[in-house]
Amino acid sequence: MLFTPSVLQSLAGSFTTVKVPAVNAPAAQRDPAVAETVSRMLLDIEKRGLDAIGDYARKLDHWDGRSFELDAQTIRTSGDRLAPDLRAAIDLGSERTRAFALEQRRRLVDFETEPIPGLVTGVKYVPVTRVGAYLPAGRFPLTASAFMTVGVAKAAGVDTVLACSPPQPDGGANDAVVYAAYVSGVDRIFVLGGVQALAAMAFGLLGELPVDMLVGAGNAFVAEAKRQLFGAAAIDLLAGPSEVAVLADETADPEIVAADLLGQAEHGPNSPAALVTTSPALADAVNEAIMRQIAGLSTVEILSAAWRDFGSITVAKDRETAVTLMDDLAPEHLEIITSDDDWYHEKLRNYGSLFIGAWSTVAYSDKGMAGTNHTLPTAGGAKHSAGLSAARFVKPLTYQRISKEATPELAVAVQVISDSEGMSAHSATATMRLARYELPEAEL
Ligand code: HSO
Ligand code: ZN
Repeated sequence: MLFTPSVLQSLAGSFTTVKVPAVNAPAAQRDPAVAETVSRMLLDIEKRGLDAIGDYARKLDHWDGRSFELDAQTIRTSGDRLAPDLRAAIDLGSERTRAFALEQRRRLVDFETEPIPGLVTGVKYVPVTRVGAYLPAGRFPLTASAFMTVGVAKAAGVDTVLACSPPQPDGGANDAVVYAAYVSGVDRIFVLGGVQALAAMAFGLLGELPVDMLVGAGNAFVAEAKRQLFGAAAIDLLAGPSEVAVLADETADPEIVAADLLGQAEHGPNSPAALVTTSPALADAVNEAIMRQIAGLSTVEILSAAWRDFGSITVAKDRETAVTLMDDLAPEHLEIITSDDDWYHEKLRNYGSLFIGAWSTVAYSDKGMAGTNHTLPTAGGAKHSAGLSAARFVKPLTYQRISKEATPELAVAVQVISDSEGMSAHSATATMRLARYELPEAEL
């Protein structure tokens, strides 16, 4: 999350920076060395198939040779191996996420319109057939990711959802992740990590046809593999380090603001956290609260590095400036904690997901309890894209039903344009119909 220099220039004098990031985040997560490695792996896997998958799994994930696929019994009993309260929380999150996705799907309504008599055009929403979900289980297992990918795909009507999750030190998958995928309706789960997992799903190496869409977050290699596989399959988005921003005024509680900034900075030493405020006093208080709170958290090392290198605090002279700055950041998660949240809600236009008011914290959505999706655009992607949702798994397919009645208008105009382009075969399709216009309906 970086302000655009031209935006900063145009706002010069309207804001002051209390804390700048020590390190400049790359504008986009694109490391040529990663791209080169991934490209080599994908070519190799395309050529050598499962043999190559096995080689990479052995080398990168210490694969011990057991089947990549988790057997049905292990999947079905995964919940029994969890603490009862964890199991109940997973049930709750998966149900809430499914309910929201179903509601969204229900509102994507097929329609028909008739612009002129005899020309009927329409949209029919059709789910993609096969989806491959990557369920990360690296530094943190991100249990709720299965709700957001597998569960939402299923709610949207996807036939087959495969999931891959990297092996744990014992060679198996993370039970909480497996249970979350199970209750989300997954069809098959494979213990397979990184580039090789995405390639196996995209190239159809897991006993299923190639998937139509790859979804789910992962490290830089996973994101790069998705970028390179895009085209063969659709992708949800290219997730970079998780981000949070808070837009607060003098009414916000600095302890809450600090806690919520740290609540996402925890993802990794390169996770950006930004405060934009109209209150210089709040800026100072949050800065102080962050330093104090970091020391008491178990993830102190990640947090210190993330806040030092990617934390920022900016004081805007008025709320209009605060909105302009925030829209320029286009953060993945945005909290507004002000005396007039509705005004900000109306004005803001770039964010992955918005958390309105002091009671709305990002972690509620992260863990599936809000029901909204946590797979969201990062690195400014919110300027052009929204996060994953039921809508991304269905295609708004168009159709047209044209009758004789509409033919003269359509055919003549198509002839004129086609002839002007020199496309005589196109023109002929219209000419031929015009020539038969006088014939009885049944003759075409
Ligand atoms: N903040 C992450 C999702 C997550 N965080 C899950 C914790 N658990 C991406 O939005
Ligand atoms: Zn998070």
